[in-house]
Amino acid sequence: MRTWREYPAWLKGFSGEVPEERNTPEEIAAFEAATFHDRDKERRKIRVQAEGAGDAFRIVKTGDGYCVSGGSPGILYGTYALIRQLLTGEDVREGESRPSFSLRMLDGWDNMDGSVERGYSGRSLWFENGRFSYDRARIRQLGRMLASVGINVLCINNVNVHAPAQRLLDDMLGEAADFAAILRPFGIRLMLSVDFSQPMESSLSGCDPLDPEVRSWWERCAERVWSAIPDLAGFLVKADSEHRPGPNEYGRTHAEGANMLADAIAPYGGMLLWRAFVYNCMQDWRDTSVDRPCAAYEIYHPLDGMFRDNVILQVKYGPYDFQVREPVSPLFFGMDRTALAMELQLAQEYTGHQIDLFSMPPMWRELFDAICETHVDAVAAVSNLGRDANWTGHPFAALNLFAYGCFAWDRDSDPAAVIRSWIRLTYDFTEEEEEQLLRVLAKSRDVYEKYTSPLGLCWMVKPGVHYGPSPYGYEFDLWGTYNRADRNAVGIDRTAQGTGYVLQYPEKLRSVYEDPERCPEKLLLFFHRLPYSFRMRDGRTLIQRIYDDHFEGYEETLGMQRALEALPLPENDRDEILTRMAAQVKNAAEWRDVVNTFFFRFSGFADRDGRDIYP
Ligand code: GCV
Repeated sequence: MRTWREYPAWLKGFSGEVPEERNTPEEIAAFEAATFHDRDKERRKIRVQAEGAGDAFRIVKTGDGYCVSGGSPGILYGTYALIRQLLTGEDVREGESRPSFSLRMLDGWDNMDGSVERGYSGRSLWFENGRFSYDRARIRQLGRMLASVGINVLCINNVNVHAPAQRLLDDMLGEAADFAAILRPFGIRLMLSVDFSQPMESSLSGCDPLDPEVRSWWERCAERVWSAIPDLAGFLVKADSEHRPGPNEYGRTHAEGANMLADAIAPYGGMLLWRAFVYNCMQDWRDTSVDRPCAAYEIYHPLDGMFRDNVILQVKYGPYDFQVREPVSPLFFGMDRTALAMELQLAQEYTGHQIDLFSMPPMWRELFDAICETHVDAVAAVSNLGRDANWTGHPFAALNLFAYGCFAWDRDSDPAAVIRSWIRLTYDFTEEEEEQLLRVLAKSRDVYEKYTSPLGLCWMVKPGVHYGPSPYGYEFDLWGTYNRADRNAVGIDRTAQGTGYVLQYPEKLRSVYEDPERCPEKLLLFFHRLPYSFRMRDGRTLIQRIYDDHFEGYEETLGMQRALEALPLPENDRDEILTRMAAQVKNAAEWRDVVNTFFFRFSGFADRDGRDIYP
């Protein structure tokens, strides 16, 4: 059985482990710099110079190498950035660098029983049997991995706070503090998910945020928590969402709920990350007047400007839930006076479970481009890590974690450049092999999109598990996730004449989305209800485009399989990768046939090319 030490993620060029006695960002930076020098054929020297505090760093060329200066932990980020550039042979970017976002958080959906909600790479790295349980050396290596791409906050417990995670604020605080101490030298601070109704676990009968007793309960809690972990980054809260408790139960707004918690933690510099993933999860599918994507904007836009300064509203990138393709959430344009975090999901819940390939950088490029004229203040991403020896289940899924760090540091990152760096830091390939893998990874999202849910329709996955096709699986359910396909048309009209969702966008986007002739074709069925005979811009009918995409998606999956088989993948990755690739091929065939048959049965339109569709 191989161990995590044999899977260096993207750290192959770095020495085995950082010795225990290196216990500050400065000491770790100096260690990495010295070991780089020892191993470097050109014997390039890296001088590290610590200056105060902060994330920024500066790289300057010297006679025999480079000098990195920066605050703590900036010095560490600078050293890693430089070593990455040297190892990949990129041009060294001299001068100052500072991050696009000061909060760059990884969210673990880890439960204390050791399971991980939507986890596809084994059990929790730090919880088991209702308590902390971890390999200290591995957690240090985790710290190094995260620091090497500038991630600076780790939320260790699931936003769905299941017992006994409430004890993290109480009798397990000491263990949480020990865990925080392992990651601190790597510049990583902890965040804790808290349960809004936690005061009721002790003596209180309710948790009305305006009740003075509730406020003082949280104040006492904050005092206790921050005296154990003085650099705790803050609390993350999922409230009034998917049956979690929240202020609405007491007739209070989300601003009132969030501000009460924010006030309690403000004296310690704590941040309150309040999730905006709120919608009616008990919808009657017959009721077409309710449209789930409208929910978050309707709730939060009227509250803009009412949140305390230490509240950050954490908004999933799209209005639904981490689908393969969604428009960017309109909240990013409607909360001028509220700090916002964009929430991404590295765990491939709807995007192939870390079995199917789905490299995220091209998607993130689109998202950040879409909001380039508005503000986002922080980023968070649901972790894809677990106890599997290779950390991420599929070895290539490590790319998404690496790339997340790169985009969190520099929101203008170029997807291809990021993918190329990761390949070079992970494998020893020739230029041609590298290009081959780059091509596979760069197009993997498009391929996955083609054989799964068409043109922004969303939610054709098997309910609950979210892997594999089930076009009508969510159709008569409570979750607000409908495609409303019938024999004439498919999709939901979200224009002003329909649910009005499109009105939540600023004019510039609204005018594009509301017009089926101008709407990006890949989002067509997100915004419009269209007949199968609708003419796409290239003259094909909508139904033909759906068929073509599904056939092409499958063929392209086979192409990716051939490309990977031809690569000299290292022995410890090869089986894992090719076994998963074979499962992906099966999955793509299943999706193709189920989705094509579904639409054929409804529409009665034959495939122009007479390919196999099952009547
Ligand atoms: C943590 C979706 C997922 C849930 C997740 C939820 C959330 O509904 O399926 O597993 O719960 O999103 O983001 O809170």
